[in-house]
Amino acid sequence: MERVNPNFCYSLVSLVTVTSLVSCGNQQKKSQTSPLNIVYIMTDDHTAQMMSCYDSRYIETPNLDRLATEGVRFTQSFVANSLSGPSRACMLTGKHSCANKFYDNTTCVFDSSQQTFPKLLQKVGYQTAIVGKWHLESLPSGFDYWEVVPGQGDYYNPDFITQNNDTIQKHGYITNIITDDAIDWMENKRDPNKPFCLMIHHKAIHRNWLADTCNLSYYEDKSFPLPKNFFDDYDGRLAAAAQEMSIVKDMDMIYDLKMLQPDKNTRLKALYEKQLARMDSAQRKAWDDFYTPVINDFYKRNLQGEELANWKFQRYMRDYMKTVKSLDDNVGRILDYLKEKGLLDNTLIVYTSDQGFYMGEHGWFDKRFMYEESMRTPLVMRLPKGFARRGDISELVQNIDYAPTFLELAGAEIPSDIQGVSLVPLLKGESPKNWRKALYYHFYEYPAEHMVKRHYGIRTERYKLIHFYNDIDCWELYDLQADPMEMCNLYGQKEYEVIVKDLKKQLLELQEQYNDPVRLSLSRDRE
Ligand code: SGN
Ligand code: CA
Repeated sequence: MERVNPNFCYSLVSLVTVTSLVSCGNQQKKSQTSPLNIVYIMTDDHTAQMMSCYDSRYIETPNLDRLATEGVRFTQSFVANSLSGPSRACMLTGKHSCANKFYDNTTCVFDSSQQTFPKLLQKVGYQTAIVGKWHLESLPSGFDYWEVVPGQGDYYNPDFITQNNDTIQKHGYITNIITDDAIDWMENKRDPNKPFCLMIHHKAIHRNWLADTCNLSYYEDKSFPLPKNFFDDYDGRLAAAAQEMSIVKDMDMIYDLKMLQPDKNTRLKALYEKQLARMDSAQRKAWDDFYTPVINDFYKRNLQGEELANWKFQRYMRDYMKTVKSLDDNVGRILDYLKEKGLLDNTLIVYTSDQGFYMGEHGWFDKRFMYEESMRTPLVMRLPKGFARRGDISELVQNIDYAPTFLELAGAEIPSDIQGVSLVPLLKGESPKNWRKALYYHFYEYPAEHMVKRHYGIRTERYKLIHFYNDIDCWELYDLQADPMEMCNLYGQKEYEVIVKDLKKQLLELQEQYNDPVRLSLSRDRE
């Protein structure tokens, strides 16, 4: 689609302010217009089902809800490739994986010489920082300050790579530490005369969902009904049947669910013991005090079949929620800090995740698939003064849109090779007529952990068409209105032939627009 025209007046104001800032240094305080700051909070694997502003069935997230209540909630927010590293590359570059070349977590190293939005923000006088998870293999570039965890990072007493390439260990729980680091940078390390972009990228709520000891007792009295499609038989969906991310079959009793057993020796048990070994004696005591009675009770009951499946689901939900609790509390700390410092009026605060996640839907944990729960990602924003938009925004948006949004807000030019579209018109309350009508998705990490086959596809407001390829050649079509849980593959049914033909045409156009060398062939349909 065509890029929505930026509002020239607005951009000009920002640009003038930023330019005068750079050239006038301390005189900035006299300036009438404050340049906008960006605080971009991103968590890992936090799905919209587990945020009360999106879904009231499970957890209360008062601080995240505060962002949505005081700002906007995107109801149709999606990623381009539902996996950590690729998502991060998409948001940094504003381009799909085929253009930024970071396809998967296992084989790629981010080419940090390429254009990213933090680099472009620096050029217009912004100070940029990232703390927390990076997960792109090469070291961060384009940041005035960074401190990141190696790879996935650890929940307890985690290591950090510092800017002079040292590895240091910090004491405490990761979500608190990352937030401390972010506040410390805003308070003590940044140049107060420059606008800033701070990226607070949490390790939480990534597998294996280790809660902070102070939250271990939460949610123990809660239990939840299994999702309606928990015992999905994957009829008509070969790729879904081939995955290895089932709560029943693949979720590990020790590593994922913490039910330590002395006489077992597995790779995942060793991994869990390594995590426990990082704890100090007080942390370990609190951990054992909580888990020992749960473990004893579990092994005494010797649950089987559906009872065991239900037990696993309840423990998964509770561990995940306890990990979200720290996250929500720490987002509250950031909001309180910005309020206390009088920064709320000139700061855009974004909250999102690197992708969605399955909370038992289709019987799964993890992500990767183009199905709704993992293609979606939560996106709420608290807007700076002057942006009157509140409530829900229902246009189709994707994580490639963040980069152009931040650039436009900063008054920087949006380079023509950026594939995302600035969300600024939506934030200003406009409803652009030419807004995109369809999203493109492409997942590559296969063969790999969880065995989700390679696939690409198109999602419109109503339909989703997916092509699983590589060692399989299967198409799936869903009518999201009639079948929001994506249980009934309509591909191949006579009455959908016209719809499929049209979707394939649109899909090919998107592949051409984004210059994806992997293309569907329409030749058979044309015959
Ligand atoms: C780890 C996890 C996987 C997860 C990937 C990718 N296994 O490998 O379950 O899918 O990360 O997640 S674990 O045994 O190490 O916990 S991502 O969010 O970083 O892409
Ligand atoms: Ca993730």
